[in-house]
Amino acid sequence: MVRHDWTLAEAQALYDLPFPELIFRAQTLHRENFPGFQVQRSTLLSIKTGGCPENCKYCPQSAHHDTDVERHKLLSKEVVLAEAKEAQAAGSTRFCMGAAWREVRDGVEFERVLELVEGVSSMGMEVCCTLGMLTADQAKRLKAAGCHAYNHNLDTSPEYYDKIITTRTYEDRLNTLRNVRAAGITVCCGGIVGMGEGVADRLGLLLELARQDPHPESVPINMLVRVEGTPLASQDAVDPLEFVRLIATARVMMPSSYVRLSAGRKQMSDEMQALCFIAGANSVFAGDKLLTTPNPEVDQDEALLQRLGMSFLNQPSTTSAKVANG
Ligand code: SAM
Ligand code: DTB
Ligand code: SF4
Repeated sequence: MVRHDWTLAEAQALYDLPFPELIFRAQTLHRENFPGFQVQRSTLLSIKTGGCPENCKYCPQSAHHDTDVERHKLLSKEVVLAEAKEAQAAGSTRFCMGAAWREVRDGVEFERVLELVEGVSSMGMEVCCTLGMLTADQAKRLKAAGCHAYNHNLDTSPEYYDKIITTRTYEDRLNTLRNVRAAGITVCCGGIVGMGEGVADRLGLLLELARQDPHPESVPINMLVRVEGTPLASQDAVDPLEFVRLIATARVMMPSSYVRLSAGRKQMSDEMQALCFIAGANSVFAGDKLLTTPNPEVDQDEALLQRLGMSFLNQPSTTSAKVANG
């Protein structure tokens, strides 16, 4: 049963279960909702990089931090469509375009983004965008251009939010999420682990996500990529088992959402990723780059899934066919 009224005490009780029990519950719900041992993947492209006016402490693209991210203006249609074609040829069916903007502004640049969305969508790929805050009208125009999903993260609990970002509020983020939902675009919303927050903040984020009705179709759980020059560069590493517990708790609280193992995979062992898949993660970003930081190569991901007898969605591997046929 899909619920929207989880309490912190309930989430904490789940999270604190003996590890095998928590994984068992998550895996049981996972199989009911997503049979087939498959992992969905999408390719990310940063269409406008760096120089962002927001002060998100984790982000290498914020103009408030001195990082060595190479800034670039909005990419041309030719470049973006060529990247999308390459991703499609490599097996990706979903293409996500990200821009280092605080919000979308009406004008020439937004018109160009709408053209990009139309272009990629007419290639037969599912288009996802993450462009910062949106008005209701902008969300409707993105939908009309063929945008399937919009990524807009709440990042952490409402209580911890202003320790990380002060140039916008939690309510601003919720407002954009409402505009996206009202326009009929599917919601991709999650957060980051490893910014100095406590377990209650991580669970507080899950409560906020689960409170939404319907639940976000996609829930990215990022492990902080500690980038030199950002205020969070020297945070402690996340305990892998705590991370797996959070994935499992997300799976139980939002049983029919795609739980996306997002940033930080390059820093995870194969065994940690395997545990995340067992705990209910069923989606990843594919390709050797996220927006500005490295991500595992496609070949590496394919080799890992092969070893696990799993496959990418839309690309059944021989191993998983064998398993499925007994
Ligand atoms: N500017 C838009 C926005 O903030 O919504 C879109 C791009 S922004 C880079 C997308 C998401 O990437 C952020 O919400 C954050 O959750 C995640 N992110 C950014 N930097 C990260 C980092 N160093 N480690 C992990 N996740 C990160
Ligand atoms: C999300 O939650 N993670 C992706 C995607 N949404 C846009 C971005 C991760 C960015 C990690 C840091 C970087 O590469 O710049
Ligand atoms: Fe800008 Fe998005 Fe980075 Fe925040 S997370 S600084 S809004 S690009």
